[in-house]
Amino acid sequence: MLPPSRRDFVSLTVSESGSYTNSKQWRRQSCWRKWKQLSRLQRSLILFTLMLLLVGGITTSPTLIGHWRDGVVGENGYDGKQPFVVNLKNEYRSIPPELPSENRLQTKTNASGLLGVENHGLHLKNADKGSKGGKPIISWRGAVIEEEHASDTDTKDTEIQDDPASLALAESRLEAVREAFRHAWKGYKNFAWGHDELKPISKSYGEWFGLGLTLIDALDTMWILGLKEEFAEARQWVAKELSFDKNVDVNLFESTIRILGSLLSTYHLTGDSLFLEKAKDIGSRLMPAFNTASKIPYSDVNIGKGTAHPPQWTSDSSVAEVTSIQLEFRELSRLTGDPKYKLAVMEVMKQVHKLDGKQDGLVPMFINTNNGLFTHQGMYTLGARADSYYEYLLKQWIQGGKTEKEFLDDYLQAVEGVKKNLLKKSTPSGLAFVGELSHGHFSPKMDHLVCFLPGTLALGAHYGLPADHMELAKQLMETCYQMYAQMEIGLSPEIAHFNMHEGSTQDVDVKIADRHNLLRPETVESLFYLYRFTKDKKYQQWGWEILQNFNKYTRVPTGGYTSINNVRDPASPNPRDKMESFFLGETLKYFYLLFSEDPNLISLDKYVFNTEAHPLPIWPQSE
Ligand code: DMJ
Repeated sequence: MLPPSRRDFVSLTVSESGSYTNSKQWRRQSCWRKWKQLSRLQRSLILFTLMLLLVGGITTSPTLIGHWRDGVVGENGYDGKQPFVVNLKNEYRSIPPELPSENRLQTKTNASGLLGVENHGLHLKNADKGSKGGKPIISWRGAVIEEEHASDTDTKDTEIQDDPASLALAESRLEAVREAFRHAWKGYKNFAWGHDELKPISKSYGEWFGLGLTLIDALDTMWILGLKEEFAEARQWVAKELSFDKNVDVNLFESTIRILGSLLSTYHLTGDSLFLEKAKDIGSRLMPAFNTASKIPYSDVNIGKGTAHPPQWTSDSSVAEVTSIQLEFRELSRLTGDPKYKLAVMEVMKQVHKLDGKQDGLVPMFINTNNGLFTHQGMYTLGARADSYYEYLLKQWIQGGKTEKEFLDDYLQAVEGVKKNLLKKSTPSGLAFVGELSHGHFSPKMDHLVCFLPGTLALGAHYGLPADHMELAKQLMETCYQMYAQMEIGLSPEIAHFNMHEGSTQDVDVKIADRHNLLRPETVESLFYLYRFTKDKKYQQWGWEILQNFNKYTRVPTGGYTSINNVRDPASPNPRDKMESFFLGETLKYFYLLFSEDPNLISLDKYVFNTEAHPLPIWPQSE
């Protein structure tokens, strides 16, 4: 403390630069004197401590570490930026991948080798909104996102709802989804552990491929929901028990979207190489499917023997199946640096792109593996056997950084084809729906599967496609919701028929054979996209009603959820005794994302979901 007279002097002269400089010089000289008075040992100790602090600061700085790592990789001839890419002309360069990191959790390996999960929970603060005011953007797992990499569109178009009431409501709904998952997992764990599907009523299991399908399909859902214990036990099963060296026939499409897709996604979210190794293993075992005369793959592969074949009754494959494996195999090539996966699936797309037999961009449902031509021509649907062809046109364009124009052209043409040929309105309410065309005859039949379309249209609009795609998305979203709301138990049938004749009193009819509900995800999936892009709370509310109805009519008290036979009879929905793997892989994941207020929880500017809800990274623009 200075004496009063000195204090007065300083306060009078501090604004004058000369005095300020003098005072700085004075402090420097005084420090230097003190330094000289120290013993040699004291000086060495201080210097050593300063060095320690400096080194510690450098090694904990993510930016500096990033530069350092890039530098080291660069010495080996790889700049760490450019992933492997094959363009449509099949030119390729082999460059190792760059992984997005902001959706990874903080992980650590514990003594048993299991991956621990830290830092769970929603991190929503005012600071989350952006760093314009000097505050960092904090991701859902607490990671700081640099401003230039933050999702501009998401935060612009979709404000984070951070008022206390919204957050409390969101948290209670998110917890309801986690609770539903735990309940489903309890049944799977107790009665079907390591098997493909839970049969919750008979407390047993069903096998399809014999590969633990539900467990694998659910891996990234557990990660996203923050279910540490469940994820750790599942990872242990993958590490210790999962083997693809089995004499089994698997369906190429189903095992690609559910197994390969989930392993790739879980690898990206966790950074755990176990999942990449498993992805490579199953990916290479699926490749014999492409050994056909036409290069259009067979539907079935024996992953142990390395042989492939079509179904017994036909040499056709379904169009959706051969054109909805591309996101996964393209990503596998990027990660491995081996072009063979991408080349195989791109060959299919090239052929389908050029084929005759389309109507205004709409494709028939079957393609022959011998001659590579469409079969059963003249039938067009956005439902089973064609649905995800349209979804993957848009999503491949997005995955590849919007450079592959053929995909965009085909997608835009197909949307016009839907509007021209398949889009109609019901009576009495005027619901827009997408029917089917059979040799020029229109049928007002719409599979629940078609309810992926509002979400896909909205995603395209988010990426700059015409605004009327978003308008159509909203109309079809309303229709898909009504397919639930107009049923007696508030859950959609597998197939709806829409009334178009004057005087009808209800929009939706359901045939007896179509009254089942398989716990499918498509409507919840689209609600997620629509909410993410519009922030209209009604979409969350609709999803909440649907979740409650799943709980009311499909939840089995001893664990698990079951598909049901009759959505029109609340007294007797009649369980089918099967929990499909996509209930955990997709439906519950999309519920969770729908109720989350955090646009960075799997940002749609960084990830593209495969058709089984497994997020894969969007490739950097430079590819
Ligand atoms: C899932 O396996 C995928 O979403 C696929 O694209 C369609 N069928 C089921 C879900 O309904």
